[in-house]
Amino acid sequence: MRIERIELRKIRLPYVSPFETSGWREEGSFAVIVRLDADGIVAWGESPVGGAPFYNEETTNTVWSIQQEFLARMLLDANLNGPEDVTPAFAKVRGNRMAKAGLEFAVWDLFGKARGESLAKMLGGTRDRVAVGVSVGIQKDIDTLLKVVNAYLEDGYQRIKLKIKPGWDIEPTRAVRNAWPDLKLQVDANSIYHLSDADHLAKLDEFGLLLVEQPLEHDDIFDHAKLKPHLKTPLCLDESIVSPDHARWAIEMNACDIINIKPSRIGGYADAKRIHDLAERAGIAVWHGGMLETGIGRAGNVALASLPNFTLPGDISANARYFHRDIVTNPFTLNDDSTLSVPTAPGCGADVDEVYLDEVTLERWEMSA
Ligand code: OSB
Ligand code: MG
Repeated sequence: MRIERIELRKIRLPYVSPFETSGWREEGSFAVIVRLDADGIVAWGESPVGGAPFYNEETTNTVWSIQQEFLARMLLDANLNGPEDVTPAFAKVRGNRMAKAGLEFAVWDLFGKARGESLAKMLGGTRDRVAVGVSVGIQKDIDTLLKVVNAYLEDGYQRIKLKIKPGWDIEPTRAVRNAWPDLKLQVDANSIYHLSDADHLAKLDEFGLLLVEQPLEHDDIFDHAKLKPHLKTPLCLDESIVSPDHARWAIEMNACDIINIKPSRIGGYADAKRIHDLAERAGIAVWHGGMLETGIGRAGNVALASLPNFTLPGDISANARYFHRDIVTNPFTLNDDSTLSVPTAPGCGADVDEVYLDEVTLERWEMSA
């Protein structure tokens, strides 16, 4: 299949409430949305990148520039027999994985629509519902945190992740654990600690957490391997696992118990599935992370999370947890068992609200074959 036209949009979609981590605070989505046209089919993708390079190296503007200057032409020139051909077509471009992922995702949507197959089916998904939870940002005090967590539990979410940082780690986690002794609970440090904090991090062991996510540097595997024997809490890597090779290194070095998979961080669905498969063979659990995606990226996340080795609840909440109004007309709603239903329509299954998308578009660019 030949792609005839690529359209990119910078959007600004405000969150229901600001999201704060150990390293940044964002008030809304700064994603780049991709539209492809081919053979009368319209397909969509999303690079759910941050406005600033505080999660990884990429930003809205680096995605925007790398896609326009390099990736768009490579994609238009590629002769695609399937979505798996996109990753090799981009191989010369180093890094810039979120830029690649938005385009690769749109090609999965395109082939799914052309073949009449859902993304979940194409990827090898085996369930029709995926277990999900909520990632709760840093709050101004513990009282507020307990109210925020309580509201999500009342919405029906059965797993909570707390963002932590020095000065906001042991006590907030203790307060939530004391309030809900049986809650599935985990924490995420977004790379704010150092190996010298090992004893401090071990204080989390008493709370019976599902996991602690990415305590050390964003590009580290080696020190995580040294940290792991100090912790009883299962150690999970997010930022550090940017490719199947990184996943293999982490597993061979015994640097983690669990891997967080985000297709955008990894450069697309093909390599995300490779990580899922190699972790499964190694007996390492994976779970699906999130980048506060719009309804487009979210549909893809739900499809990927339907693969069998996603054995822990994902950071894939219903659209309403993020946006008052999303850019799709078919948002996910939470089922009463804290799951989202996997789309069955051809492609990713997101029905894009083009009227509202136009309203939230800041800039638009296109290239034709
Ligand atoms: O580290 O998992 C993370 C959001 C943006 C960037 C990084 C992370 C997150 C989240 C939110 O934790 C997960 C979600 O999409 O709900
Ligand atoms: Mg994380």
